[in-house]
Order: sequence, then C-alpha cells, then structure tokens
Amino acid sequence: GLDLVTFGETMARLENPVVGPMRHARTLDLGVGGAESNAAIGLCRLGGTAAWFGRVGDDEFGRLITTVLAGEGVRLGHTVVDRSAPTALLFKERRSGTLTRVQYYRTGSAGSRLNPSDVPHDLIRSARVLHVTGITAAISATARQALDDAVETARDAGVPVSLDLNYRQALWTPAEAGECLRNLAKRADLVFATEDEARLVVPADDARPSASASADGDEDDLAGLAASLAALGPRDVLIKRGAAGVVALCEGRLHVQPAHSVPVIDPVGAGDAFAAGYLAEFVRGRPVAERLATATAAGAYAVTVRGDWEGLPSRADLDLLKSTEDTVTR
Ligand code: KDG
Repeated sequence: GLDLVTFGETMARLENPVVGPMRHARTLDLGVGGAESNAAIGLCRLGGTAAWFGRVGDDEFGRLITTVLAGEGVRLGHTVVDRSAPTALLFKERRSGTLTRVQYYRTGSAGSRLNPSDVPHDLIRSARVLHVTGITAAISATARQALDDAVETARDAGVPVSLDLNYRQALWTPAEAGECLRNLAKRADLVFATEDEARLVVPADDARPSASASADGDEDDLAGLAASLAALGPRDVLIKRGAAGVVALCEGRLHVQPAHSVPVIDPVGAGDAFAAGYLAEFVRGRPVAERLATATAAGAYAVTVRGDWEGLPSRADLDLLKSTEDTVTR
C-alpha cells in the first residue's frame, strides 16, 4: 500500500507577479493549489508514496493539475475528469510584500462535485495514513459525504486518520464549521490546527479564553487547548503557531518546538508543508521529536518561496537546513 492517501479539491492558481491591486496586474502567474494535494506533493518530495483523488474539469486547468501532480510523483489513478463543470480557480492577490488576499471561484466547480461513488475504498484500506482536511467538508454536501465515507473506511480498517482542520471563512460560518469539524476531530487520530481553529472545535466550556489579553495564547494556554482537543479522541494534536513554532500533545506528552527563523515570502501552504513533514516521519514509524523536526523544517521551506507548495523540501534540503549557517553550499 501507499504511505498516504488524500483527496479534495485542487484549483488553478492565479497570482499577480507584481505586488499591488489585482486589477492593475497586466499578467498573472499560473500554477495549481489545493491543501490536500499540497500535502501529497510534500510527502513525495520527502521520499514517500502518495495518492490524491478528486474531480477536475475537462479543461486546460484540469489538465494542468493532473500534469503537475503526476510530475511530482503523486498517484492519480482514481482522479475523475468531470465533463459537466469547470476546474475551480483560486486568485492570490499580492496586495503588499507581506499581505496576500485569496479569492475563490469554486462554487459549482468540478472539484466540488466529488461524491461518495468517487471514494476508492480499497486504496484507503491499504494506506499507512488517510489525510483529510476541513475544506472538503465545506465545498459541497456530496463532498462532505465522501469525506465521511472515506474516514469510516479508514477507521474500520485500522488506518490512522489525519485531519487538518483548515477552516476557510469564505466557505462556511464558524458555527457550521465548528460542529462539523468537531465530529471529524472525534474520529481522527492526528489533528493539525491553528490556535483559532482549535478554539472553533473544542467544546465551549473548555475553550476558556487566554488569561492574557494578548491575541495569541501563551504556551500554557495552548497546552490546555491541545489537551481539550485531545480529549475528543486524537492521540496527536498539533497547534501550529507560524513563526512561533508548534505546541503539540503527542502520545500523551507535551512538546514545544520553535520554528526556524527564515524570511517569510508567502505563508500560504505552510500548514500543508507542516502536515506533510509530520506525516512523512509518522508513516516511517519515527518518534515524535523527529516528526516535529521534519514538520517545522518543511514549514520553513514552504514560506520562503512564492507558491503554495513549490518550496517544499527534499530530504537533501532538510540536511542543508540542519547542517549549515552558510548561505552558500559548495
Ligand atoms: O493551505 C493552502 C491552501 O489553502 C491552498 O493551496 C488552496 O486548498 C486551498 C484552499 O481551499 O484554500
């Protein structure tokens, strides 16, 4: 079986090469993006094997997606070409050097027409991990049902379920997401979340606001938050804090890991990189410390490069980050 099976919606990504309002961009850079396929690419770059399935349109953007994913080594045998709807678009407006605005054109898209008949149950049963995200629950009722079915199949077969909450406010309300994601978290073995996403999901009584008035919780708050999330069921809970690193409650033990300090060019995709790094070691049976080290290194590489996944590291890249302060390696 494969190390990782994942699925969801992957879109054509359009981005202004020159910073400023999108309306003044004379040209747009074309690429692809999707949280789940980003993670699949990340796992392949780190030497693992991964499959992604979903629907793409019978159009050039759909063919771009399958070409790029196949080129990165992601298996696509169960991906469906949907002749009734177009591939979705994702616009990334680089409004300033550090500020990016994301806009979707995805309602009614091919990807959102994912449905239970698309789910390859045997492929999931033979995987080392099933990785899903909350985005799939938000794009349509049929996609949410497919997600539910895939998770049940994995659980029945004893395949660990990895869930990245990935709340997207453009797609649903906090109340709707909170309830749905909580039900998913209860059935997951590993949960990746930002602090805000974790607060969305933990039962209201547990989600005590941080004692300090600051926007970000301190490590004690976050340890409590991770414990509340772990109480729902998952054995590994990872609260991602961007440049501040990660607070993780894994196999009953608390881990606080700083991030690498790197120049941030584009933070989009850092979470997917983190999940890919963590899962790449998890499927190899590596200890928590090693999973966290690879996860933070992958996150660091992702943010130093424009694009949602283009900067994801190979094994050789990881060694580079470990071994040297030098900026030129000869
Ligand atoms: O995590 C990065 C993703 O958000 C991006 O690649 C696009 O999947 C995406 C989404 O729905 O926002």
